[in-house]
Amino acid sequence: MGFFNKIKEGLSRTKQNMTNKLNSTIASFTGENEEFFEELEELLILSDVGAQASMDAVEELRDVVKARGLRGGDEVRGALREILTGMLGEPESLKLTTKPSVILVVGVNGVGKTTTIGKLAMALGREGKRVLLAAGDTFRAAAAEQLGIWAQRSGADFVRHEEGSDPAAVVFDAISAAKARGADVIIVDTAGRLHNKSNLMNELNKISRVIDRELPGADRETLLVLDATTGQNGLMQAEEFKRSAGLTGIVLTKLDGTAKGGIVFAITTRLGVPVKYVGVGEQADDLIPFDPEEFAEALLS
Ligand SMILES: Nc1nc2c(ncn2[C@@H]2O[C@H](COP(=O)(O)OP(=O)(O)OP(=O)(O)O)[C@@H](O)[C@H]2O)c(=O)[nH]1
Ligand SMILES: [Mg+2]
Repeated sequence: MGFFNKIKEGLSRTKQNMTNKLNSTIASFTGENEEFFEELEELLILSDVGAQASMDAVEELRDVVKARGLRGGDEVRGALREILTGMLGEPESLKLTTKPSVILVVGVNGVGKTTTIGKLAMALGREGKRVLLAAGDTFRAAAAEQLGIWAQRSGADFVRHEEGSDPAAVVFDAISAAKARGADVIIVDTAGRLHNKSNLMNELNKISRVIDRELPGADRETLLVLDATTGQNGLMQAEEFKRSAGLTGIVLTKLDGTAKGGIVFAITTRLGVPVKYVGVGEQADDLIPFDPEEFAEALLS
């Protein structure tokens, strides 16, 4: 199933809440009219697009409607789709050219880090890459077991230590193992919750320093996993992780369970970090490379 259908299916709830209202508003367009634009802006804000991004989008739409003399709902829908696509930028894939390269997966607890890693391992494995999973979440009981199951399913190598041990040491061993076995990609799981937040950020920094030291020049993706159902909360988490861990991309999970697909726009415009994947379910193939154009189209069709 292509991105478009998968997203449409996954976003069916979002669609009902966001697109149905949006589309009926858009369909009601009969010519320039301030009430129409205000209602549209409100709907975008309610969909978590974010106040600034919604204002900007509607302002641009106003100009386009005027300049091109757009009349019916279909014309306006097309114009809005172009504007929303433009806000999301170009699709960006993972850069994993060195052998090995590293994907460090971060995010608060329960957002879907371990599941996303499992899905990524399956996808990379299908591309013929040799993957090694590193159980850097040593804090939560059963975290390593959960990752181990994904390693088995995907045929990935797996490195873990005892519960409570130092995650940076796990990563050190994972890198040695990856070099010895000729792995292409190391994916590092991390804890979502520690005793406090600064512990978490310190731990991520320590892991990061080990990677810098042991794999200088290696391609590294630092992916923040965000739960789309948390809406604007996710944005605050993202700002924090961006500051302390540096991010190369976002994976937005649980889009299948939210009415708030608009958060994609808030993340991209406010953070300037590209959404690289979206999660639309719990199964192995429910992770989809993010395509801005098709996403905007799925929302407004
Ligand atoms: N519906 C849906 N559920 C998801 C998705 N991604 C993950 N989940 C579910 O979310 C729950 C938490 O996922 P985990 O992968 O364990 O999350 P985590 O971030 O590793 O959590 P911690 O290890 O506790 O920090 C699980 O029940 C997953 O099946 C998604 O895209 N859609
Ligand atoms: Mg986990």
